[in-house]
Amino acid sequence: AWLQETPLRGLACPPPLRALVVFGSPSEPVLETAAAEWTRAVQAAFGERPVRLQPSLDAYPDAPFVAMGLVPELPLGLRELAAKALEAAVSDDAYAIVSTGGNIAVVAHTPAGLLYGAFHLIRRLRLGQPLHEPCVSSPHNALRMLDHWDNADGTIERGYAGQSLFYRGGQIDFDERRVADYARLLASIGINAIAINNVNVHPIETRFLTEAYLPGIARLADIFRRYGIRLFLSINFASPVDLGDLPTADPLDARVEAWWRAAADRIYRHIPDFGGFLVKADSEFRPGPFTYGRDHKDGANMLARALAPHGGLVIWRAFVYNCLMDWRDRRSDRARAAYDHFVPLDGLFLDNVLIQIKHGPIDFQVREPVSPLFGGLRSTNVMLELQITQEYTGQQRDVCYLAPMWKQVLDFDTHARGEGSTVAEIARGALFGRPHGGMAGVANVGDSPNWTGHSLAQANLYAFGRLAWDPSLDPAEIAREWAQLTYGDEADVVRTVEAILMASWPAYEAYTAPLGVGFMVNPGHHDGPNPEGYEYSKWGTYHYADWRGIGVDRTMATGTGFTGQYHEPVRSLYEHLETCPDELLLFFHHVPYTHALHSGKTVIQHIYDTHFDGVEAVAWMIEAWRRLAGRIDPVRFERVLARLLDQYDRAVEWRDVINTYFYRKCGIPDDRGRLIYP
Ligand code: GCW
Repeated sequence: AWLQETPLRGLACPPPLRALVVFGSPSEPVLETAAAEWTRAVQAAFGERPVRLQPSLDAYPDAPFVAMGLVPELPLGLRELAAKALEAAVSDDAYAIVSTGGNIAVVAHTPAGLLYGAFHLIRRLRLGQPLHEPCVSSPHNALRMLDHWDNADGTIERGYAGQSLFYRGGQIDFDERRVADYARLLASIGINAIAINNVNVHPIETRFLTEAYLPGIARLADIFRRYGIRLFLSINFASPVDLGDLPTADPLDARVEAWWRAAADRIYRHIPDFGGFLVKADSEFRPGPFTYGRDHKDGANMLARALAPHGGLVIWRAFVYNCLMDWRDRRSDRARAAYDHFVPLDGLFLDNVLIQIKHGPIDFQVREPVSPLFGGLRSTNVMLELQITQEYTGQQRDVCYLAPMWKQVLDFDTHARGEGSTVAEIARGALFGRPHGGMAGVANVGDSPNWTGHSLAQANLYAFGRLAWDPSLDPAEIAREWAQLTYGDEADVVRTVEAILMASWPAYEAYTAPLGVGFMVNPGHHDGPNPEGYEYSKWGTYHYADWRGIGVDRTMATGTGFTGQYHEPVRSLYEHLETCPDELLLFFHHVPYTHALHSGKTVIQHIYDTHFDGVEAVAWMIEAWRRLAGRIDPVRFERVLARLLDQYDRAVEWRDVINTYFYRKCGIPDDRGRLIYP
């Protein structure tokens, strides 16, 4: 992936890189990891292993060196320099690079900070950037988390890259080296938390809380711990019942509370730095407090009390909606659900509870507005949930680089406390002064040799970590950085890979469901075009296309009132046809096919044009990639080419199904006379 270990040809090892001195307790595993990663990277780059010098508090070594050290352990002069550099950095995970004489020092307050600093230096080395340049970096989000939807049987829900890295046949069963490499990849992009099992918790994973499974889980935690990553488990709210211990899982029943306390105590005996529970409750048939007439606050707080003595967190998902809706009822609206459930509970959750909110109000579509729960909840810890795995964005057969979408989400101004109330500031907890916050991404990896099935899908994992650390980064720059780290620094290769990545989300949006209307996919697996796949189902994802028009009226004036969940001026922006952005038009409004967009085109002509353009964009990507033949190793070159060719066929299928569907609905021909099947 992006931690390539090819030699850096034509470069001599710069003198300071020949020696390493570490200031800190040698028994600190994360600090040793930092030193080991740096040593490994230098050796890979130059074939020379840095000499490890003994630290001394009063004398610098004679030869130039790279130092890594915890601030209090540093020799006096360097200590002052380090403390000053880190002055403004609030996070424990922050690091600074300072240079003294010809030496380079990575300094931090914690071993984890040093690890991130070491990876920063490695990145500079591979990117050919100046190693000495002073810098300080502090993560924007305290929690930078991956949610694995892995099942104990080895399958991965919505996984497109093989089987689980952690489980086989109902057992915790993993390749230690592979998992350690995975931990390296994650630490290198700043990830510090991982939930290792699916939020849909089945009977076997329910037993993860028992002595039968905890030793194996602890072995996984041991690996991740060395890389500064805390382990979380998804839990089944009905565990006390399903494990046969109690007749009830009522969160207000004292026996249930005691049961969870005992479970937490047991987990912490095995995993002293256990992160906590991730919970999907009362959602898509998962059990939860509703069964007992209780609400989310009752359920989450009960678990939070069990974890609090150990410093654990409850991450409670806001993905709650009625999945038994009636398509006939145009007043009910799935988009409203999360807000309607959680805003009345604002301020009632304990301090170690976070509500994890999907970025959009429906479900990870290629285009959705931002969930109004961001800015709706003011006295509750929240966390942003993104989907790295490409369930609705091409399933890692199509290239779809998601960082530009995520960036729009992070930058979105909710106006919850006036201008500048961005999702990035809310998710980190800063806007409302919350004690906890962060970002979670649903993982896109499996045991496939290249981790993500599609090699280019690695860029999404990379970008997720980089944006969770620093949402101000530019997605194009992240793409460039990833391309160079992954494929080497030939300018043309880097430029082309960047261009393909940056063209990919717009292309995917262009040839799939138009103008924010969403879905139109095959039921179940959610891949490929099926315009009415969900139209008459219970899942609440309708587009209401008829012969005159299409879209969901979510206005306050005549529709479901969803727009009312936003703060002004966002509310009015979406409420009115004149101001609603084109790309979200059909999410908020039902309009005739002849409605003129801000772009000047009619809705129907926009649909035709974008679907032809989307296919053209894929054709361009194939040509661009082909020009890289011989300049990328043949294995990765051919694999990506095969995926792009497959993507072309898939894009054609989408184009023809969608265009024909709308042509048949409205009978309006393409004004450019292209072939649309009658
Ligand atoms: O997008 C839907 C997926 C489900 C998933 C659910 C969720 C884990 O289709 O597979 O279940 O969201 O986020 O809980």
